[in-house]
Amino acid sequence: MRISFRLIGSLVLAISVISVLFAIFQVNTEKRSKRNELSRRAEIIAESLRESVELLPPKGSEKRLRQIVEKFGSPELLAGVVIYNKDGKPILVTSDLGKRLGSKLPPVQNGVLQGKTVGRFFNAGQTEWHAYYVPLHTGEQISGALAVFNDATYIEAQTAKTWRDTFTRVLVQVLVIAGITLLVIRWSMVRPITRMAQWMRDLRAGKTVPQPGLIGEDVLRPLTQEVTHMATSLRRARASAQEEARLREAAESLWTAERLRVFLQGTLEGRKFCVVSNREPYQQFYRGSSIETIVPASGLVTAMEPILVASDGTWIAHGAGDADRATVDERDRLRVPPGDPRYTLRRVWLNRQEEDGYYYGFANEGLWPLCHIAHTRPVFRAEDFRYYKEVNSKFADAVIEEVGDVQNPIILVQDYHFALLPRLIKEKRPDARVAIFWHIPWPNPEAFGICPWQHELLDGLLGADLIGFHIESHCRNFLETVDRALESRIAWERMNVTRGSHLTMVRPFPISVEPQDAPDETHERESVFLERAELLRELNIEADFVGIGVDRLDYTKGIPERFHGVERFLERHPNYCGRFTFVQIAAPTRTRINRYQDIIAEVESEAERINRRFQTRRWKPIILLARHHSHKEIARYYRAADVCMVTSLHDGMNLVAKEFVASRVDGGGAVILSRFAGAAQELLDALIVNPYDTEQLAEAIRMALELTPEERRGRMRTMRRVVKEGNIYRWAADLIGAVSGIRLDMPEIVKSPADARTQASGQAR
Ligand code: ADQ
Repeated sequence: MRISFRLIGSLVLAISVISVLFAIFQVNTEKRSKRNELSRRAEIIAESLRESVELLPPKGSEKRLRQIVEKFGSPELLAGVVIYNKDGKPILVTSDLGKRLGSKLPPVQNGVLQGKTVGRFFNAGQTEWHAYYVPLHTGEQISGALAVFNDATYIEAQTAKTWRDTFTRVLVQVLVIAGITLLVIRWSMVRPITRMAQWMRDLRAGKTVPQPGLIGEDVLRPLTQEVTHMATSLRRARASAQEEARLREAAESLWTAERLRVFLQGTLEGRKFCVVSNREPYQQFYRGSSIETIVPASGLVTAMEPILVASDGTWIAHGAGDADRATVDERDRLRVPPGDPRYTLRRVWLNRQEEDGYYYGFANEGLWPLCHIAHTRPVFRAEDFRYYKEVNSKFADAVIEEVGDVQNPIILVQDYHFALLPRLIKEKRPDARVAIFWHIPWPNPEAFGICPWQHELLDGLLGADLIGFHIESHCRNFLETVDRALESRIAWERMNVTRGSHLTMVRPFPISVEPQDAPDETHERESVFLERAELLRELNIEADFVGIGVDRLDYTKGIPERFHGVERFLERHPNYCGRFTFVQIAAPTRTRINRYQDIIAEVESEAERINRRFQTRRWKPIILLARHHSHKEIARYYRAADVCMVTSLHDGMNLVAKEFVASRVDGGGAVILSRFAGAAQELLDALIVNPYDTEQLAEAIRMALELTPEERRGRMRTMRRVVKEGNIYRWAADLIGAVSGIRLDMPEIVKSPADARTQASGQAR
């Protein structure tokens, strides 16, 4: 309460002082103007009296003089008139002036008998008076003086009234402001803080309670954000401690964020760590006059951030946001995450031609279709490859600059945008441990061999100490490609390549997602039911069963094939018409490339065609939501769906399948999964399909919807265990364990990533 009193006290004091100062000013101004007005009136009366008096003959006119004087002496404020002779003696005084003055008549003022007019205020008894003197003339001679006396008490009375009004106003203002302040403090501060304190008490007691909606309170926003972060960290730390305890109890070895952190401390041993990727973890865009930061939806940030934080490392990426330049320092750097800066983001700028040639051209019109066997012909332009080389060396310069003088740095390069980078880095910094992770498939040697620059690409990649793919078959395809195309020695069982004197390990590291747990399954099942009803209402349809697909709108994802599967399913099982709806979330991507415009048009027209065939007033077989969705939005669909369809024609891993499994804390839902996605190697309890086989797809949908509850839960349980154990933290630990364990003097010493991890984590635990 003390703060309320302080606040109200200060407001009252400030208002009172300001009001009093204004009142003093107002009173003085009014008083001055009233006095001037009175003087002016006295002057007018005195002047007109003088004229009348001076016209009378000097002798024998006393009676007339008295009449004139008495006539003027009557107005309300005019108290009386006095006529003095030339010696200054009063010779004529209006009748009751003496009584009203209550004292002797004041003498005529100095100078008046010398021809001056004088006006003055004076006090007599309790009353303030004003007297105005003018000289009287007879011809040229001064024959006496005339004085007009006015009662000036009304001026003081008005001043007193102004003060009284001021005090009343101040009092009312003070009461109103004190009341409003108390209410505002109660509503905007006391209540939210009490609620937040209760929330924190509940959290401390280990209860799972939703965060109270306090974010709207402007003043408290920084505090609520900090407290929310703290609460989240507390919850995570508690969950992780419980998990650790549980694991110790069960002698399991599950990777958590905390375990990764501890592992990294031991493994990195203070070494500098850099990640290079095309996409940056934080992009900034102008939204009106402010700048908005966006975290692109990707598991990579989740996996890489703990490593960068543990090493205070640097993430080097293409600055593609329109406000990116406005937020970096003079060395193109920025500390991130915003609000909790723990590592450095170094932005590399590309001009339009570079972006077109390197990113849209060679990487996405050349390498992407080359590595995905999805029957889209790769386009190879020499001009694009030239930009690809230029941009790779631009990034190499940035890496060398960021690493500086630090010895034995670890550089992790991401993806097919940077095939030439490992060699470029190693040439300048042989002491660096360089790994590249290839997120997309590697095709067989015949398919890869059509690339006119396959030798340069392979040679660039073999500059790395470690090359990672998602699955073993991609590693084998890579080794076979090297075997066919380049002079090198390959140790097939150990999956190593030696080119010249440099050894490169090739290993599978299946990428994954964050695991999710729910403490209370019954509660979850109820909320899933409600969530689905809410979603269907928002989509304005009625359906008993919901299917979900989440993809970038890419021709490798098999979206039209999936729609054909839905169409065939409804043809074969018409009893599902009006009951099964498939929701496709599809984010347009790389839209500057013609093939991507074609796939958007194809997906839209197929959805429309199939809908026209089957839809009713309250139901549609396909709902296409062709825009980017936040992770939170996507998670709602995952939780509400009966089946998730992943029908990629070819996919390195496919995180959507794993995200769906991870999000099903209720144990429900089924997965239809293409056998051409890397995830099919791990999620063996999904319904594995060939996306080109429409009949099989239709049958898989039926099976997914008609699984017995036990079977569905049994399959989901197994898949959840796989995702939980092989989670994103384990992926990061395996990769970093392998690259940091490389001995440059005798690299063969590290046999496998798991060995490396065990060696390194031995120190960490
Ligand atoms: P992608 O080809 O992008 O990744 P995927 O693995 O499925 O494919 O990851 C897509 C990610 O984007 C998921 O996290 C998903 O939730 C999100 N996403 C998809 N559609 C979205 C939408 N409409 N709105 C918002 N987010 C959306 C490449 C390779 C994959 C490999 C990953 C990771 O092609 O084979 O699994 O890298 O290595």
